Amino acid sequence: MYRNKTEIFNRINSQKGQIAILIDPEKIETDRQLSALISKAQAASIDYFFIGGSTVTRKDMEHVVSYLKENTKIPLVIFPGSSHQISPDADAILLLSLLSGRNPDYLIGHHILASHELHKSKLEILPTAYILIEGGTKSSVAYVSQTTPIPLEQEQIALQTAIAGVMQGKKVIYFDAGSGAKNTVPPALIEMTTHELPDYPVIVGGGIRTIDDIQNFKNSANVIVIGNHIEKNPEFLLDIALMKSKENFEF
Ligand code: 1GP
Repeated sequence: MYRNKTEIFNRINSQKGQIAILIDPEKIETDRQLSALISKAQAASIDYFFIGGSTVTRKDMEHVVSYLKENTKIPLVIFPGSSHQISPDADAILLLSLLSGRNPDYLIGHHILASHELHKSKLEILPTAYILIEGGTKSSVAYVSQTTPIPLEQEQIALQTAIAGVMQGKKVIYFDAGSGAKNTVPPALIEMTTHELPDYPVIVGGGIRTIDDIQNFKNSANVIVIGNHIEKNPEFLLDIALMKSKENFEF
C-alpha cells in the first residue's frame, strides 16, 4: 500500500551538486556494458542512477533495474517516459507531471494508468514538477508528449510554472532541456528558483557535457543529470572523479 516514504527525497534535498547518470535501457545492448558503467560510476562516487527514456519497453526497464539492483548500492530512481516504465526493484520513481505542456496524458493520464501498480509497490514516490525548457533541438520528450517547451528567454514563465507546481503539492522541480540539447537550461533560472523556493530540491538535465557545465549548476541544483554524454563517452566519468578529488583536496 502507498506510504509516504522520504528516504530518497531527504537524500536529494540534503545537498547541492549531486550527480545522476541517466540510463536509457533501450540503448543498453549487453550486461557487460552495464557492468563497466557501474565500475566507473562507483569510482566517480556518482549519487544516483536515473533509469528511463521516451520509448522504453517494460521488459528492458525491468532487466536494467534488476541488474543494477544486484550489482550496485547506488540508489536507483525511475525517470519514466510512460505509465509502464515501472520496476519494483528501484528505490524511487519521479512521478513526473509535465507542467510546461498542456497534454492531459502527461499531466494526469499516465499517473492514473500506473496508480494501481505504484500503490501496491514499495517504491518511494517523488511528485515532480517536470518543466521542459527549449534546448536548441527538438527533443524526443517534446515530440513524444506533443508539447512545446518553454522558450529559453522566458525565465519568468519557467519560474512561475515551478511555483505553481509546488503550490499544487509537487515536492521536486526538474528543469530539462531535453536529451541531447544543444544548450543546457540557463544556470540563472536554477539560481532564481532555488532563491524563490529554497525548500524544494531542483534537478537539472539536458545537454550537460562538460565539467564547466557541471560547475555552472553545482551550487544551485541538487541533482545534475547526465545521459547522452556518458552514454557516448563513459570516460567522462573519470573527469568527474578527478573534479571531485580536486574539490576534496581543496577542503
Ligand atoms: C534528459 O535530462 C536528461 O531528459 C538528460 O539529458 O541526455 O542530454 O544528458 P542528456
